[in-house]
Amino acid sequence: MRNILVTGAAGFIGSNFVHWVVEHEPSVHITVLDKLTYAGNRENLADIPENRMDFVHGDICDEKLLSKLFPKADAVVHFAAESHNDNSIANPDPFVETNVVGTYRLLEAARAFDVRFHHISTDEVYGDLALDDPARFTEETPYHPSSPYSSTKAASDMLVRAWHRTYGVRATISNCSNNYGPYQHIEKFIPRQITNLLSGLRPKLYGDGKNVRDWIHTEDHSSAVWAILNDGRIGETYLIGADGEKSNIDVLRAILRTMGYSEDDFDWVRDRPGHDRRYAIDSTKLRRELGWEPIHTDFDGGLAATIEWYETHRDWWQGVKEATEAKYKAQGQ
Ligand code: NAD
Ligand code: TDX
Repeated sequence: MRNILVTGAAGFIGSNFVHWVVEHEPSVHITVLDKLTYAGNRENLADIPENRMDFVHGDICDEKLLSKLFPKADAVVHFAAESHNDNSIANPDPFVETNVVGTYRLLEAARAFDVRFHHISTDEVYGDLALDDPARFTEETPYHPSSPYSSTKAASDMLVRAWHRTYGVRATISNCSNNYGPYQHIEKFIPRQITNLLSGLRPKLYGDGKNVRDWIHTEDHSSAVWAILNDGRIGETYLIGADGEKSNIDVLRAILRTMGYSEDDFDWVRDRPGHDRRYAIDSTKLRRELGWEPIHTDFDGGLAATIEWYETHRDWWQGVKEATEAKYKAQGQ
């Protein structure tokens, strides 16, 4: 695998994946295709050497552009998406367009040019689990998405499965749990709270704060995707998770402690409509078949490094802080 096309790589997880590949796979060249929506930032890739990456500013829904890029690619890794649940509740339109129609366009190009395709998805397609349920999601769990975001991701997964079975597209899917790390947009939970504290604002916790998310460092997500891209069985789905279940209130209190605040220095705000209670991933298949293991198993250490990244990269986020918070304020959050 020498030339890979990576969609959505100016965003959080895609840019971390490009950094990971550049560092670990010296013979691979990357072409990035990104629309640079509000969530995409060219700066996220500013330090990638020119000979390792080409950047194409464009839309995954643009058939003509895809027919130029696909013939040059040995494989496509598809990260591009509208990714924020709260935005999908306010306006689902771009979620249907990018997540469903965009994935359809990419699959049609993968079929036409017979290109290996890896689809990045989320554990949210499985819906949620009760707090006291010992179960975790596996590859066999039925789909049961709750939000406009997760339902469009579920729809995109179904398209990938159908294009593999019907047309023989050489596809794999991974469904990962909540990522944290550098370059995450400040609309998301962890960076929102860190940058609130750095801006003199109080953190905001939805509902009763007991909702559980299964946290994984984005670098571990990257190594898992690379393993599946190279050694995963075609037509298969792999769940990616690092046994990182934590309630939102526990994560928030860890942020407050690490940044030197009292554990009660936050505001309770309006809950998210349809808010999923708990996500939990069983990644046995990925670990057994491909020998993958996460390396970031110390959440407090990873969180401290993430806090330091936001402290030392104020220029990266300060310009969008006011508008991001104004949007939340209008929603009562
Ligand atoms: P992000 O919102 O940070 O980045 C999305 C990127 O896609 C941006 O660079 C944006 O400009 C680009 N994009 C959006 N629409 C586009 C279009 N039509 N054409 C081309 N580019 C477009 O998202 P993220 O958090 O990095 O998520 C990346 C992928 O990982 C998504 O598919 C998401 O569903 C999945 N995922 C995310 C998480 C998480 O915790 N963030 C967990 C599991 C899976
Ligand atoms: O200010 C907040 N306060 C709060 O309590 C925000 C922004 C969120 N929350 C809660 C909602 C969730 O229970 O924190 C939890 C995490 O919220 P998000 O960061 O919005 O993530 P989530 O909705 O869990 O979805 C994320 O993980 C799965 C990504 O955004 C998705 O792209 C991915 O598919």
